[in-house]
Amino acid sequence: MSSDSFGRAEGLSVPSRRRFVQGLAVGGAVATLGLWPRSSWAVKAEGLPNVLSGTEFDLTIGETPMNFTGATRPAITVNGSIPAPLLRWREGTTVNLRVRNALPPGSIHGDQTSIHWHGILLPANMDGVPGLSFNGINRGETYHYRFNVVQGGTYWYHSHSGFQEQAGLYGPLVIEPLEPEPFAYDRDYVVMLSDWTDLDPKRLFARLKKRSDFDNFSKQTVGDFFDDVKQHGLAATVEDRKMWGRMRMTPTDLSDVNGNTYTFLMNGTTSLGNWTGLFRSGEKVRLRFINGSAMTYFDVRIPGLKMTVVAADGQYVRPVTVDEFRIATAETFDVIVEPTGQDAFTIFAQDSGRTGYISGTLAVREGLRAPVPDVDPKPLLTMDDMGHGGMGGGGHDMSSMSHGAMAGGAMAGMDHSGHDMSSMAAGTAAGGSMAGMDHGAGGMQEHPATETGNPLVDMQTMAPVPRLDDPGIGLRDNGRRVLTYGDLRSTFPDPDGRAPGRTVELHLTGHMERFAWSFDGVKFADAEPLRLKYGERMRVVLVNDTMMSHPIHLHGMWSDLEDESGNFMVRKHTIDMPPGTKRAFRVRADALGRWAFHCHLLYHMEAGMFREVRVEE
Ligand SMILES: [Cu+2]
Repeated sequence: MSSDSFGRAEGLSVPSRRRFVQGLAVGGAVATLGLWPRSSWAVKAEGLPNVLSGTEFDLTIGETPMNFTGATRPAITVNGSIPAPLLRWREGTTVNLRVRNALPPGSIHGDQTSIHWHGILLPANMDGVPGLSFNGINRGETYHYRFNVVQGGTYWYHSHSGFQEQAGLYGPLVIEPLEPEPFAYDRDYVVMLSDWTDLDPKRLFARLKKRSDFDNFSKQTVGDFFDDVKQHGLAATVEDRKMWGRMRMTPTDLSDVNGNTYTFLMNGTTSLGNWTGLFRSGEKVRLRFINGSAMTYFDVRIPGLKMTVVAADGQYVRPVTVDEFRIATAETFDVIVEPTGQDAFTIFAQDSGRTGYISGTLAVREGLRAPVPDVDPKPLLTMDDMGHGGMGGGGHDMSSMSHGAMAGGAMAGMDHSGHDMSSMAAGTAAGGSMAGMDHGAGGMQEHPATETGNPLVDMQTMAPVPRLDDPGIGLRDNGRRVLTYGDLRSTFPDPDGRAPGRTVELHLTGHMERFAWSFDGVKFADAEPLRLKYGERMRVVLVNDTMMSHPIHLHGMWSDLEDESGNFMVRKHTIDMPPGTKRAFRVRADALGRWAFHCHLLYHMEAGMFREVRVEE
């Protein structure tokens, strides 16, 4: 990040780059399909070309030329397609999945591969994480996955090797439950969202390491500066700009990689390709949304239709009807819609940074389209978004960030280069927020000692809160009813029932400029495993000390999210952690072995926001 957040006239090349990445091609395999085994039993139309069902599966991982942007690039595929085939399993069966590595010698995607079954309960050696579950699948080898299917719902699967997930190795997974579902529908479609880049993902990662703000060129301009001066005065504006500079960010940084690099896909096609799900007026249509992207949060809506959310991360929730929802990377939401009165509706998914979108259509016949909305205005991050607001007995709302006082106060806790508390308190700027903390209610968030003076940690949150009822940055007060985590309630009580026997707190940490990401300031390579006792019920508290959102995923066991008072709320496999939040979930350590626990943003995981969880007798 630049230490100077204004006066930079970047972005002159944006329009051409933008057009390029939004997708010039419909997308899909350049080579022919059709060599692969198809479904063994009849299924309803899912709107995907490759559907495999039953208990026996042969999956071949290879390289396939793909064209989404006008350029042909070597993607990594399963049975020749992106996404990988939709797998349909049945709860109560045993599945056999023979996964063969047919990557050509010299592939840019490496020599080894793997498949991880995301959100699926299974033995540790079937989980597909090289180095923890098994040794990976080498070129020419086949790994036989075999396990009992003990759950139903919407999930997905993806590679856990290097950057293969970014390059195309992800696919939807639908498990028919044993018990009848608590809702009815006439049609059933998977809507898998993802992000594609023509870049070799290894090079994209190298670019992030070298210049983490590459995709964030919409920095505030000199013009914005003078507007701010007019509105807030010179001193306040300069202070505000200095503050952002010291945090090595600009108020518009919401994602590390975005639509300036990515072409977004729906079921493996670009907006030009217009993935279409057919309906007849009055029918109930189930849409299984899966965020299979590497780095993208999507905000999803279908203008003209209400969506009733009936499942989250594969597990039933009490139905809640909304206009829009944010889906973090790796999450799934099942919704039911009842299209009527129009021949076509647009399924619209814009990225949370407002740099692009992917759209598809629900229509009464192929070839129809409805209007596609504009991408919403780019939201600005505020101090409040980072858990620095609301401390001094209120009054530190969004607007307060434009004032020098708040800016100075909040900075103290973040900057390790000499702006410590004492120097802060001396300044007139200290104002409300410091006073509120020192003498105030509840005290300040404590931080692990490993964060102190750590060059991998560039900030800490001072007053994090669960924020379960917050729709999220860019979705507040937009005139639409937006789903929040607070809306999600499992249809069942806490399946374990025991109070947690102990609590482990972990902080999500990072350094923006270095593109360093970790837990508690310790990268995976240097970290000890987190040890759980077999059978115990424990609580994990997460504190986000960064200015990015992180979708945190524990393998092999459920993450049972708690509400503000510590009550069981909803069962998930991926817990979204917006900036400045502190959220808690319960884990039942009922799966022996070594499991991955990590941020599901691919490049954050690779940079070190990853821990081994070891469940031992
Ligand atoms: Cu992350």
